[in-house]
Amino acid sequence: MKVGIVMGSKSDYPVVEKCEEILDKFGVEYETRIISAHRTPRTAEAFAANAEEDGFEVIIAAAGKAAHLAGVLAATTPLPVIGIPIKSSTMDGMDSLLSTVQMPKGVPVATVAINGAENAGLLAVQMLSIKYPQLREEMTDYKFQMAADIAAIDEEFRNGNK
Ligand code: RP5
Repeated sequence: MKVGIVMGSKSDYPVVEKCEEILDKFGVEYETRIISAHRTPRTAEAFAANAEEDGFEVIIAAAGKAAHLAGVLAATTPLPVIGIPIKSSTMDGMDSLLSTVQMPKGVPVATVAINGAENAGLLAVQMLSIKYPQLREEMTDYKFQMAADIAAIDEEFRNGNK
């Protein structure tokens, strides 16, 4: 199983690496590329056109400003594309969010929150878990652990550790 992570610029990496950390946690292989819908459009199209043949099963695309990367990849590949709108402009990421999420019908992009790299990784794991049952088990454990962590914090808080 392999996830393709594409970011529009190296400047997106401080956010994108949180997505890599999630995939590492679940033992999911990935390859991260810097490909821009605007600066290297031919590479973007070739990446999307070859993605399935290259062994990718899910694509995560992170971009900021006029963030067309996820949509451009989704236009060419039949694989599911998850978009991460990056906060990289004076518009606080709202520009990236709307550019990523407002896809025309026929070409969906599963868009996570602005800078929501962890959720992009988790969503990719959930998509893969349809095919790989061990990932479903690990995702179930992850949710139990998250709930247990919050319950422990709640307990401490109620005991006066504010
Ligand atoms: C977008 O423009 C990139 O995804 C990045 O978020 C933003 C700024 O890129 P740089 O000018 O830092 O390369 O295409």
